[in-house]
Amino acid sequence: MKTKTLAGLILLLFAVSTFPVAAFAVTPKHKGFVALVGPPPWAGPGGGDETTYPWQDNDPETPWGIERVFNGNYDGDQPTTKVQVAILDTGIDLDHPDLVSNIKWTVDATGGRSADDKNGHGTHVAGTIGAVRDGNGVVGMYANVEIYAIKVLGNGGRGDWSDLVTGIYLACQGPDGIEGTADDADVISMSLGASSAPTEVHDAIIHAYNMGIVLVAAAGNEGDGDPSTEEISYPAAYAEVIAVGATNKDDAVASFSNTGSYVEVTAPGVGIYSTYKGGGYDTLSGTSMACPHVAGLVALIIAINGKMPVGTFDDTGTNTIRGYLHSTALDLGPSGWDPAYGYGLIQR
Ligand SMILES: [Ca+2]
Ligand SMILES: [Ca+2]
Ligand SMILES: [Ca+2]
Ligand SMILES: [Ca+2]
Repeated sequence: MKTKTLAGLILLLFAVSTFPVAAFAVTPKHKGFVALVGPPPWAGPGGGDETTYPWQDNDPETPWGIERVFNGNYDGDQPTTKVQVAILDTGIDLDHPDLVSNIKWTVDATGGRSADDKNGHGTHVAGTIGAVRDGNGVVGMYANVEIYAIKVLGNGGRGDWSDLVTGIYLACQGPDGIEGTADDADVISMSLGASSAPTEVHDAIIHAYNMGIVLVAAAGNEGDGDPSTEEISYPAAYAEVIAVGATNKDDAVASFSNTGSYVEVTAPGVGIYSTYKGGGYDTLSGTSMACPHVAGLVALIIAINGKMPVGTFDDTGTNTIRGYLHSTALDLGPSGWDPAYGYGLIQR
């Protein structure tokens, strides 16, 4: 029997207030809720949106968010270098035909026996990072990535902080169980969060950061549409973590996207089509959907350029991962860094 030592819970971050929302009460102490959304008004890789955008590549396998990041230049930019991305989520549909060949390790940090995804959220995140190029379904940001499916959230999309801590340390070790070897995760993707977290979570984050692992997290979906007010979510708000806000097809920050001093970059997160549980596909919105665009881009940058220092929030040179993201981002909104877009919309 596993002992839960850390109080609290973590939530997955997909939701938009304009779509049907089902709220579930949890322990009053934590005031958390999980929001479930129906498909947005447009679905499918192109979104069913008839507007022509200059970044479209008209490839039915490429979801709009990936077209936006690559500006129509997806193919020819997919190396085969091994880069490992740990997806800390509800698990992944382990036999999904668009993912199975890229899933290299699965582990259930919640104390269960399988990282197979019964929720769909983790499978959706995985598709945006690394669905395969096979002419069917969707492609991910880096179609040759090696995915670690680390289940830290329960099937209802809620989790215990102690399981996230376990998941982070597992990612640091990789499948061989030893830190400092080639199979350690290069990137940790976390589409989850809550407004406060125990110090053990930050300790684990700092440990992974000091190993040179790039940590990426969803900025949170509590945004009020006002860039001048700050909404906090952890682990995104930790200094070691890249916090990702969500944009739509018109490059506008989604109203639900958290804003604040910790927002580092934005990525597509409204009406995102990707893999889903049961071998399926679905369209979801949230900073949960923006986060994996960044995690996948970081994997691609590492695949092309080799390992670089993670860097800091303030970096603007291309000699660190974070500086690379900042300096190549499309600056939107107020000139320079701002609390809604961060350094801007990520670009390949
Ligand atoms: Ca595919
Ligand atoms: Ca290892
Ligand atoms: Ca705000
Ligand atoms: Ca700006």
